[in-house]
Amino acid sequence: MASEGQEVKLVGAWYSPYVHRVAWVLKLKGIQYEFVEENLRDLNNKSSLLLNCNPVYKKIPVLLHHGKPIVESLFIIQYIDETWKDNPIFPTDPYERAMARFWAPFIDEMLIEGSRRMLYTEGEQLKEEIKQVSNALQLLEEMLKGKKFFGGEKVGFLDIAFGWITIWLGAIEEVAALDFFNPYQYPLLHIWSNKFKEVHFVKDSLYPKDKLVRFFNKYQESQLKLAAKKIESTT
Ligand SMILES: N[C@@H](CCC(=O)N[C@@H](CS)C(=O)NCC(=O)O)C(=O)O
Repeated sequence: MASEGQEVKLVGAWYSPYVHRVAWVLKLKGIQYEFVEENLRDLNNKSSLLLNCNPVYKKIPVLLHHGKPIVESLFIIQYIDETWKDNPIFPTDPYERAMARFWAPFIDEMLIEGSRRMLYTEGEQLKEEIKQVSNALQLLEEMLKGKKFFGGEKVGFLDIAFGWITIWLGAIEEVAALDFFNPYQYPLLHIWSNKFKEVHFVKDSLYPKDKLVRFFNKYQESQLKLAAKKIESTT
């Protein structure tokens, strides 16, 4: 194995799309690692490991390599790619590489964060989130024209970054009772999603959608309670 004796640990949680993208790259490169589950049920009670490793954002994932922490999933996967050179995920062309680095965080904010907010917003704000998420999906649909994967003929950085769409987005759609990711509007994205699910290092890592639906139901409940408390305290 590429990582024998390299001490790699991934601090994360099973439901986090950000954690999965790191795990996918570790698996793609054949790096052995230990998974350390962080319990985020009580956000005021995070482990000292997480607080020490990521004192700025206090979020998962964290990658520990020889005890040195690296945070933020997109930076972590770039670090892995630069450290273990087998199966590179970045395009060789510098312009393509710059574009990949540009799109990944932009789409994270519009799509992951936007769809998450759909679970607990309503009225005008919900309409705004739906618009933003639809714009992001349209952008991705355009990017896929004439391509098998975002990375071209093989899976690359952007496929890994957007890979969470495969299951997470459908689960959010179900819990939010909205229909924003249908195959008629985004045919290429659906074809890509089915292909990505079959990729060897992704296939066995995906949880049944029902499990994520149950998770998002609880998440929605907690966010709605929090919002109600905020309103109560301001009235
Ligand atoms: N931009 C970060 C986002 C990570 C993130 O939001 N992680 C969530 C779990 S999915 C978390 O740790 N939440 C804890 C909190 O919000 O305090 C990344 O790409 O790593």
